[in-house]
Amino acid sequence: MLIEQATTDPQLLAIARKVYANERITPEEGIYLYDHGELSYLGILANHVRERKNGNRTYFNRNFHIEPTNLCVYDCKFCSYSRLIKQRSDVSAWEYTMDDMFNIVKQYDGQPVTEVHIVGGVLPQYDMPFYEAFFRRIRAHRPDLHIKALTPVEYHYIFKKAKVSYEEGMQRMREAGLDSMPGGGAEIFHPEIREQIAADKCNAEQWLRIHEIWHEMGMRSNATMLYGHIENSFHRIDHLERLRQLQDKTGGFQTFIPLKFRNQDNQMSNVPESTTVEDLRNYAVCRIYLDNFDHLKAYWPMIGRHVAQMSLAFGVDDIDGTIDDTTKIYSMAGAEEQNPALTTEELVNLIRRVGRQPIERDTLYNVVTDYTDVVFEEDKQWRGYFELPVVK
Ligand code: V47
Ligand code: SF4
Repeated sequence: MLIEQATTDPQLLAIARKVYANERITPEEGIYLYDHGELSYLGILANHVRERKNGNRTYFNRNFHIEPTNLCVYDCKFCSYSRLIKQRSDVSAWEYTMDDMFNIVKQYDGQPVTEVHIVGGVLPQYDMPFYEAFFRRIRAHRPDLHIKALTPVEYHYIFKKAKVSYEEGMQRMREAGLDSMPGGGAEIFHPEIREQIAADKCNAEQWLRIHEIWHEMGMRSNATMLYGHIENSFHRIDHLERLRQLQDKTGGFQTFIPLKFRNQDNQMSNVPESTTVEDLRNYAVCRIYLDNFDHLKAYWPMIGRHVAQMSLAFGVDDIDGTIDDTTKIYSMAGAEEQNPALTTEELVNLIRRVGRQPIERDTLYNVVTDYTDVVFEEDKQWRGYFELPVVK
């Protein structure tokens, strides 16, 4: 079908022509897409961008998480995971020692994981010397394991406490073994919303500045947006625009991860969650708007594996990793996946069953294994669709 036949709205058609001509859309056009773009129309455009950038390839990795603590000096209203320090004696609170955390790393000895993702609450004892020593310990034990750790929320706090500049702090983290930064802590940048949901942690400018410094050092990071609560399309586009501008400057972001607000057991439980239709529309607009980001990730523990499959038709080309039930952030917020863990075979099958090519990547998107022509025994019944050889 010609795109001209898919809408009678001249503004949507003008945006589609730009997308097909590989031209950037404006913030006003982004807002228009959010407010007027119907799901299937957005899907056509976003899939076009996805296939232009990544073809049919769909990435995942083999990773595990370490969450040092769920106690936190901050009090983000959407957070179901953290306990304030005054709740230290709560049975659901934990504070790992460095040995506890190192033992988690050692559990993966001999296993083909490529990445450890470290993020959790902010507490005074997890300071700069603590993380420098921990990264060095991981690096010495397992030099090949990519350390993707902490966000500007933690870095802003620990650098301030250590009385070092962002520049010196990030340099020291690099020297200790940090390989990349995950995308958390971004929430919604616009102060109108940020001050209501995450007033006391680093602000938008500080978040963006720490990523900029890291990129200037030649390093890579991710970015997120926590959507589907009290923000509107203007705030979402403001968020995406700030990221697009920084990416124009540095090119250091690898992937963008929209994070759906989950409302269980937090101070915003009265705010209803977004619908699946809105989740898919959001992936699509993000894919269309962020023309200078190579990848768009659906984080399956948060969205659930079935919506993650659907998202692959709405601009997404990455579904994160095996995770091995090592994160609590989303299960505590009410996500479908209460014990998130998928084997490599399950991830491969999940991707292939919606007609995409499964590729295991490392954190920097180097191909580890291309599973395009590999069908596992348990997925034999799907052979008819893809006519692929069976691997025993
Ligand atoms: O910053 C916390 C979010 C983030 C809730 O870089 C919530 O590869 C929804 O950033 N509902 C941390 N979201 C997780 C994160 C992340 C996850 C996966 C991959 C990567 C990556 C990064 O989790 C926080 C916050 O935005 N969050 N509580 C909640 N109730
Ligand atoms: Fe702390 Fe992060 Fe939760 Fe905010 S989102 S309260 S910074 S753990």
